[in-house]
Amino acid sequence: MQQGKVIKAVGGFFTVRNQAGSEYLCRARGSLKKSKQALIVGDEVLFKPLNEPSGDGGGEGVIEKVLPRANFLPRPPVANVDQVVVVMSLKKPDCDWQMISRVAVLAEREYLPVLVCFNKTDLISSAEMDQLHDLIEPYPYPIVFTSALSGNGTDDLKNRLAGCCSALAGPSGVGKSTLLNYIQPGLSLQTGTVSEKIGRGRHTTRQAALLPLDNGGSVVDTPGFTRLDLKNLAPEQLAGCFPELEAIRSRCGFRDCLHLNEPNCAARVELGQTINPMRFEHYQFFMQELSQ
Ligand SMILES: Nc1nc2c(ncn2[C@@H]2O[C@H](COP(=O)(O)OP(=O)(O)OP(=O)(O)O)[C@@H](O)[C@H]2O)c(=O)[nH]1
Ligand SMILES: [Mg+2]
Ligand SMILES: [Zn+2]
Repeated sequence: MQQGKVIKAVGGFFTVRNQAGSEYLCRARGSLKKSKQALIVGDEVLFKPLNEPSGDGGGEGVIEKVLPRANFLPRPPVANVDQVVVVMSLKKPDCDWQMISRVAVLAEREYLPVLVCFNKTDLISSAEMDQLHDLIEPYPYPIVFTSALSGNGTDDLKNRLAGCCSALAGPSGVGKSTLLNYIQPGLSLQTGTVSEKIGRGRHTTRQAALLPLDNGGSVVDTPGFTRLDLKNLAPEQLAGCFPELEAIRSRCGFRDCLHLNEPNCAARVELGQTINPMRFEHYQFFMQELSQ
């Protein structure tokens, strides 16, 4: 038996890379198929090789066991990553601020660090960039600005992907695959155009895939999504998934303050100071969504 990592999962076949870097196309053992937990990219597995990889192609094998996950994101489905990179374009498609916060909540729930990457900086004017800076002051997550067209900021992004495993997440068409092609020549990921009429991507990337980077990092390119439910989160867990609210919790009048309309709530005082008003709106919106 060998240990490896699922780097691709398509139609009941799993590509598993072992510790030596060889790849095996595997099926899952019957009992694993029946279990409720589907195998996903990033899973660490024990597998039995059937054929060794040769000059003609990769090996084959059977996955016998899935090892416990350190963490798990439901959407995009990926396991055992070290950080989540939310990729958002500033235009074409327009930046969806609430979606950034949604992805961040799911990452926070798994105690995963979040990095926000604003892509397509080449499409906005310097005046728009100034407005943007006002909007993200303050912001609870580190931010990188990139253009996969000009290459601006891509070194910064690549440096932040070094030495760890990152999951890219974001809507279709924001440039996730194009960015990866830029920072790691040779990946040759398929990219798609953005519809002029509806301003959305065309769901070009169909399956998540874990890709090695030459700086010791790895990254999971994922299919874009349009909706993201915060299912399975209790309303009282939400504030814990907003670091700026978590930071003020001890200063609120009530220990279990939900920062809604409670008296002596520190969030009111911090609004516009350490708490970004737009982020606080997202919090209130999600709170309503979870209370329905
Ligand atoms: N102007 C500009 N266009 C970009 C940039 N990055 C990507 N694009 C374009 O945006 C379109 C969508 O890029 P993709 O890389 O396919 O987007 P994606 O996020 O991988 O989309 P899905 O795979 O559908 O989730 C392509 O036409 C790219 O050429 C950028 O920085 N600037
Ligand atoms: Mg893509
Ligand atoms: Zn409060």
